[in-house]
Amino acid sequence: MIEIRHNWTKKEILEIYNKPLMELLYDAATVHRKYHDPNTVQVSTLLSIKTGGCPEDCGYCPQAARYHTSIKGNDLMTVQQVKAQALRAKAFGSSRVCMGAAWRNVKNGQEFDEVLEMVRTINKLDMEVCCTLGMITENQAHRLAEAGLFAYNHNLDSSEEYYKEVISTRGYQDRLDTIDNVRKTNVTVCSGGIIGMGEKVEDRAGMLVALTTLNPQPESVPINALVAVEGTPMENEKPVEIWEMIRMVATTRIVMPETQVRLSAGRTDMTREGQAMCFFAGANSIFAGDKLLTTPNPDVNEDMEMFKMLGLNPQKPFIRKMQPETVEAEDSQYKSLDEKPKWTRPEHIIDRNEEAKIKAKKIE
Ligand code: SAM
Ligand code: DTB
Ligand code: SF4
Repeated sequence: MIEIRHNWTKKEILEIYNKPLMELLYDAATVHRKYHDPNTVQVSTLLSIKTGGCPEDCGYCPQAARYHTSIKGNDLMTVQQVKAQALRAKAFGSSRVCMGAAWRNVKNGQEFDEVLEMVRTINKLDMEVCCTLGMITENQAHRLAEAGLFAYNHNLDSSEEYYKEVISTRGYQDRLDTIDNVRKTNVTVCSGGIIGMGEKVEDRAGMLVALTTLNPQPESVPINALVAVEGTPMENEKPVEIWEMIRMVATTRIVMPETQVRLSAGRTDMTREGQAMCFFAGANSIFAGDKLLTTPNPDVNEDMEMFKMLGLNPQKPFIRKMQPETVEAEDSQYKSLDEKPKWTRPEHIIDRNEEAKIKAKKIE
């Protein structure tokens, strides 16, 4: 087995990323086979349990209230609606449900209590449960863990330097602190980022340095290609080339051998051949279902056809880690605290975010 390193330098990572493609693919596939079954791909289903109206200014996100996009916002889904969607996902071979909320951070109260009930309900269906709810405190992480949460998704999105060009309503350290809070529990960490936001290759390497430094490294790393949504500050970014996605996946695989690398947003623009190369390069997880959170994703039947053609099998749940136990609300050891978390608001000016906000005001 290859040693898991937490001291990769940006220079070393860039050298890997820029290798001749055939060598990069061979190296990545070699690492992949040592740690994973190359014919198994984990399938997750996304559920946007609370859509739109988010107070943050993330330059890529169609759910930020300040931009004018065509997405339809929704209040929090009910536990019954979530259960029905989870059962549908289970029927087509999905082993994980990832519930996303357009929140800056979790606030204690009735809505969070409902989310905890959703976690309990899905864990009882013997599916892995993931949540992505924004920033969370240590106490909130413990409450999610007790409910039976398997994974928490919180992306670093880019390098620390480029993050300042993307978001002004929170800082990189806030993201790292949330990941730290998740690590104080048994919940696994899912953290990755987006390519194609106008960042340099150095920023992609910088993000990988930050992820590899985490000890333990995240159990799951989503690599998203930007979905450039009209009305967002990034609406005019040019699409990511498949070669960039393949290089990013392969490099991630080499520097994080044990991690599940998720080929995330952007698959609707990829051919099957392109996706097959990503799987060869070490991607072993996807989001399935005809919608990501608000944007389209390939049709499930098409994905299952692709799996058949490539001889890939969906991974069963709880293969890499045991199923957590669910503690019922009345037996909980963690009280809902009256907390005042110190999440930051740097509020520096990001020109394209400001322009998109002004444009949105003119339209509305
Ligand atoms: N509000 C929470 C947060 O920001 O952590 C959770 C939901 S947020 C939509 C989850 C992740 O989706 C973001 O961190 C980002 O990496 C990804 N994402 C959002 N919009 C995207 C887009 N247009 N293209 C690609 N990835 C996107
Ligand atoms: C992640 O890294 N990608 C997913 C999931 N984690 C939450 C979200 C992708 C969202 C793409 C844009 C949208 O559909 O709104
Ligand atoms: Fe809100 Fe998350 Fe979108 Fe940022 S990425 S605007 S925090 S939903």
